[in-house]
Amino acid sequence: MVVVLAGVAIVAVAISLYVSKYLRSPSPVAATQTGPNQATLTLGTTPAVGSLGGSKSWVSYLVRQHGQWDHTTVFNVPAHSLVHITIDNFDGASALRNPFLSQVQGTVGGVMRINGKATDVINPDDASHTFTVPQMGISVPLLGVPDNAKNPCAEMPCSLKKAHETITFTIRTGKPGRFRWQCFVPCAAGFIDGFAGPMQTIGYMDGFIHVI
Ligand SMILES: [Cu+2]
Repeated sequence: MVVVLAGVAIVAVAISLYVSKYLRSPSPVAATQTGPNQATLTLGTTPAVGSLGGSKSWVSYLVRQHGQWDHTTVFNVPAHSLVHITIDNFDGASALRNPFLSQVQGTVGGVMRINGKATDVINPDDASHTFTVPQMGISVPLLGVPDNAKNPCAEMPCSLKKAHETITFTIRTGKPGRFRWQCFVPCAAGFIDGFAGPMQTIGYMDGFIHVI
C-alpha cells in the first residue's frame, strides 16, 4: 500500500512539474494596431535565448516591442484584420526534414519577403525555423543566416546590427479563437532528433495566437 501511494505521489509530482515547467503559457504580447483592421507584430529567432530566458542555451522565438526583445511566444492579434508580421532571424540553418514545409502557405498573396524580395519557397536545407499555424493554414519558412556571416548573434540580446535575415509577410485573421503555432524545423540542438527541449516547450519554439 505504501509503495503504491508513494508511486502515485511521484507520478503526480512529475505531471505537475511537466505542466508548470513546459506547458504554462507566458504572458501574451499584443500586436500594435496601426489602423482599422490593421496591425503589426515583430518577432525574432535566436540560436540561444541567453539572459532573456530560463534555459539560456535554448533556441527561441522572441517578440520585439518598443525596440526591445521580450521572451514570449503568445500573441494577441485583432480579429478580421490584416496582421503584418516581421521576423528577424538571427539563427543559422538546421534544414527541414519535410521539404513541403519550405513553401509559403496561407499568407496574403501566397508570398513572403526575404530582406524585401518576394518569394514563395526556399531551399529546405536553408531553413532555420518555420512559423506555422496549422489551424489557420499558415506556414512560413525562415531563411537561415549563412554559416560564414560576419558578426553573428551568439545569444540574446542582440541588436539589429548583428547578422540576420528579415522575413515579412501578412496574414488575414478571421473570427476570434485560440490557435496553436509552432516551428517544424528540428532545431533543438543537443536533443534527440532535434525535436525535444525548446521544440516542445511553450515560450521557445511553440506558442499561441489569440485572435481577439
Ligand atoms: Cu525552430
